Amino acid sequence: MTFRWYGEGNDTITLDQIRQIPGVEGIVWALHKKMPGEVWEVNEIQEVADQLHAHGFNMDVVESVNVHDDIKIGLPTRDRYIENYKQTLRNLAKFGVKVVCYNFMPVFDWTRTDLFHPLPDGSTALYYEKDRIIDDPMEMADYILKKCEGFTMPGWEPERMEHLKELFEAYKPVTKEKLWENLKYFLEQLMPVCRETDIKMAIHQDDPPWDIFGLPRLLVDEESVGRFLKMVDDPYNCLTLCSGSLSSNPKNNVAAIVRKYCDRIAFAHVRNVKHFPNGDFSEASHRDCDGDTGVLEIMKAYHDCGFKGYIRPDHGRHIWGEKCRPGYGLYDRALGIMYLLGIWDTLEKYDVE
Ligand code: DNO
Repeated sequence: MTFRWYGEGNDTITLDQIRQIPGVEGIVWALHKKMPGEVWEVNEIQEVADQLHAHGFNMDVVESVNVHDDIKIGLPTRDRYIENYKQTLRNLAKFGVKVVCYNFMPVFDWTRTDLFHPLPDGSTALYYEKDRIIDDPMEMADYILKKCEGFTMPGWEPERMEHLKELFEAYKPVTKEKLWENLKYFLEQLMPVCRETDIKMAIHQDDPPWDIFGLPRLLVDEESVGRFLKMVDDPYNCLTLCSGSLSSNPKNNVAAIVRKYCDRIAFAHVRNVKHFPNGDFSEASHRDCDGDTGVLEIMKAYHDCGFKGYIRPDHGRHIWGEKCRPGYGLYDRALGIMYLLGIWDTLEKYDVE
């Protein structure tokens, strides 16, 4: 069990607090000040390693080493950034890192229209209103950046968002097929270094799992995940299986996807999503019946498959008046952990058909 933490001075939560959540062995971390494409230097990694180790946590999972846009677009400059990525992997390996979570979404990382949407119980949660993601990506970026003033938001770096128009221009020739090719090129370059360093590259699915603002998105369902794994058929080419991202599309059966590809899942994100008939969705507590993701079925699938990888609760609601990063508060994620471990411990102890 792991917990995502954004680093000293960049998170409202402390390592001392995380240590008191039962069962957490590792911190999912990153150097959040780094721009995509930069090498993560050994001394910078060392600083985080010292903090984590002083609290008894492992640092096996990094989320994320972000991929430079030139690699996704397929520009000639990509090779330089791929070389930097390889160097980062080599530096991470010195600290025993085992899994790198990353995504290959053009321009934006996860996208929501409301970061603090009121729920009937008085808490707030991330929310996606389909009709608001139609024309103006600038409006969306402005909104997200305003809400997140004072701390870094991976995938929403203000330095990149300032050049949003140029970025959209640069992605114009990148069709979905071209994006697949660029992803393949990137991974084929990295696989030998992954073997050498024993680090698994674990791609995160696109969130939400459909094209937005005319930008193609690749990892959206069972079929595309299968295509991805076959395209670079290597045990180091793996998945961060994100239940919430996939289940934002009600057609996806996440538990079935877990069963199908379990041997290639290095890292599991478990989150619950509630759908509305018009295509909007809201994030919910991890409890199975509070959403439509099928958390019980998913945990059963991992258990049946003998899953040995890393897992973390994903976004939580903002409860008990907590002021925190959107989706990444302490309290609801801690509740999520207790729920997930409760399911797991029960499955371990009793034969559940
Ligand atoms: C959302 C996260 C994603 C994820 C990246 C991985 O909260 O799960 O932002 O970290 O897509 O690169």
